[in-house]
Amino acid sequence: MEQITVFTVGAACRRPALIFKSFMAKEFKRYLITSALPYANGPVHIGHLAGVYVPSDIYTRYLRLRGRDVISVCGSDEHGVPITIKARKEGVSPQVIVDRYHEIIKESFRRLGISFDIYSRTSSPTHYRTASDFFRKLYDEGKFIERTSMQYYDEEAQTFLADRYIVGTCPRCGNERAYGDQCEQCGSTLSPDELIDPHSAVSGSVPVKRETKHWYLPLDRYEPFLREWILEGHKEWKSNVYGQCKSWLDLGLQPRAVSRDLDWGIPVPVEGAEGKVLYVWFDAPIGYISATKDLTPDWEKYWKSEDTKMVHFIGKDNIVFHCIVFPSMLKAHGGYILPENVPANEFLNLEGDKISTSRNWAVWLHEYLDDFPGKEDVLRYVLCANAPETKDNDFTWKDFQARNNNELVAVLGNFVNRALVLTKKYFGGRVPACGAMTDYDRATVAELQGIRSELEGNIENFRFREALKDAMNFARIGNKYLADTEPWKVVKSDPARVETILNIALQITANVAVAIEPFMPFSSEKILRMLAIERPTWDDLGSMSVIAAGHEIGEPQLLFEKIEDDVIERQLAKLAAAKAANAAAEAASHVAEQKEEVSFDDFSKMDIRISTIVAAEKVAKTKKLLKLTVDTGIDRRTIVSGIAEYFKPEELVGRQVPVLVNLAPRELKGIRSEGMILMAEDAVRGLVMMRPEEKVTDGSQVG
Ligand code: B3M
Ligand code: ZN
Repeated sequence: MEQITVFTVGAACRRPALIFKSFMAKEFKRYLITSALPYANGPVHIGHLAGVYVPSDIYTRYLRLRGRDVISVCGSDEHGVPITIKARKEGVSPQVIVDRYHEIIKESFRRLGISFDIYSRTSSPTHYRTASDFFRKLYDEGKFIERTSMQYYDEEAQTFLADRYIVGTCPRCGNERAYGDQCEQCGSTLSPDELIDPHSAVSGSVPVKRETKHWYLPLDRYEPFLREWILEGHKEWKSNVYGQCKSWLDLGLQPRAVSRDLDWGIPVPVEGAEGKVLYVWFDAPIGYISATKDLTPDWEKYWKSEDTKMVHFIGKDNIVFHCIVFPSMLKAHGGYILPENVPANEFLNLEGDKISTSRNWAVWLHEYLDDFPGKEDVLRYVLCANAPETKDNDFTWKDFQARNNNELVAVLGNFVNRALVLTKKYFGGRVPACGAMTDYDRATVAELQGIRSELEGNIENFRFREALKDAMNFARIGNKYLADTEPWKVVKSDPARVETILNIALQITANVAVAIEPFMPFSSEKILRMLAIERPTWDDLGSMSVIAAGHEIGEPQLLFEKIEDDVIERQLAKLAAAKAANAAAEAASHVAEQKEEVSFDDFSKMDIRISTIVAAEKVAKTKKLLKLTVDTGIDRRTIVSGIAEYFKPEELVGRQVPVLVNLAPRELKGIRSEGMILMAEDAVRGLVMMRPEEKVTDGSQVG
């Protein structure tokens, strides 16, 4: 627990009691860990895992290992516009979508060993009741403001356009696909009114404004409380979280609508609110409370006692909701505790590009689990070792392979394997006794014992990357110990010494199983099975008497396998295919609209002839122009064409192309151009040459 002794007793006595109190780390009796509820509109990918679920699971497992009273709650966020948009796209009801993804997400978390005590859903009856009652209490107590305003309305689809139902250009970064609530390119939080050229995501039409009534939580009233609570009281929060809160507070808070004109969600539980539902960000965090209720009848002790430490694990785009909006809701309601910490991570990119569900630029958890059976811990390891704790980070398949092969196989797996195999070989699998320790043995043990408190401090302060290094150091030190003591050589001259060496190596192996459990639970379990021992406690870390001499160990197996290049290449090919599909979709979305109708007469005025390019050269002092000589079958003539960025002169000579030969001549850079080469203009690839499939006589007419 966070026992930072800041003052000695003597020093404390000389200071005013108040100051002393503020420096004292509070001791908590229990922990409530929440992880952001994933939207049930798609599967979970590595970005979600690295940002939220792997860290929250490490923290929870650690607390459990330490014997703390801890519960970890999560569930699917089944409301909100992303879900209804997906449903519309597929032509099914939102219920079909959330049922599908709730199962996929829940099952994939389970398979990865994410050990929630409950994985609930915001469509549960408990949640409907809890969220409605919450709203109703605030409503009855006059904690909301009622406001009528003009909001975007899609006349074609006959619906108000909340949040993601409206798209347009981001006023901050120019992204043409920004949503009414957020721009995913620059991360800005937006309101529909800020969008440039707004249009409906439902029908594509330009919306009109219509009057509508909503309930607002006046966040401005909670500003003094938030300032005191966060800016004064939680300076220890991660700097990205604290910084975002500070800038929100410094900008000044505005009332925020907590209802929406939608037909999917929890109905606003007051009269005169037909067709209105709770805003998804109002109901979703209450989902943490409902999930706890569904988990245990004792839920109030987790939510209403100051002895509980509540920690919200979230991604950085959720900071404002968890640090400002939800705490204001809890404060307005009264009776609930507030989070002690909100350790939000930055984003994980994939192969240098932003992860994107819509562009299928992601590694999907359920696919990973199918492609890499038995390698759950490898993903957990890589995502933690590379976690975007302080800045955005990149996941690459090469790094995944390297970390598996050079760290998990070569260090962790190798050490455990050697300790077990040598014990089998020299002692028939019986743990030898520990004789007299050398200075080197003692130094090794001391080193291990020193890591333990560092590991604890790092986990408790949400520095999981560092903590993982500490845990791996148990194996690293063990590996070095065997390499330095060389039992395979000593065995001939001094078998008694080998007993001690392997006893120590096996004790370290048991230590490794404990230290890595929060990070790699499957491998920890496997080590314990091979050692044939019960799980030691966290307090056994650093101890050299975890396994008794004479105990018989089980069969050694490899903990990790090398990952070969072809496996990685297959994953890269999958990504390349996604990229190609995106490019094709992108091109299709840029297809120009059909031009105005022309008469047959108009068309037949065009004289298009297949011609051969007989010479080509760059036009001096220009970037784009080429001077071409073409044989049109009628004559040889010069055409100046703006294609120099796409073609080299030498690759053009000899090619047959369609040429509009009766285009009025014009002068370009002092050269008379008589005609136009016809080409395809691809939105993504640029200009592409067209040629007859077979060689034809120059001068053949096209029409
Ligand atoms: N459903 C997660 C997201 O923004 C959002 C979290 C809710 S936590 C209460 O993807
Ligand atoms: Zn933007």
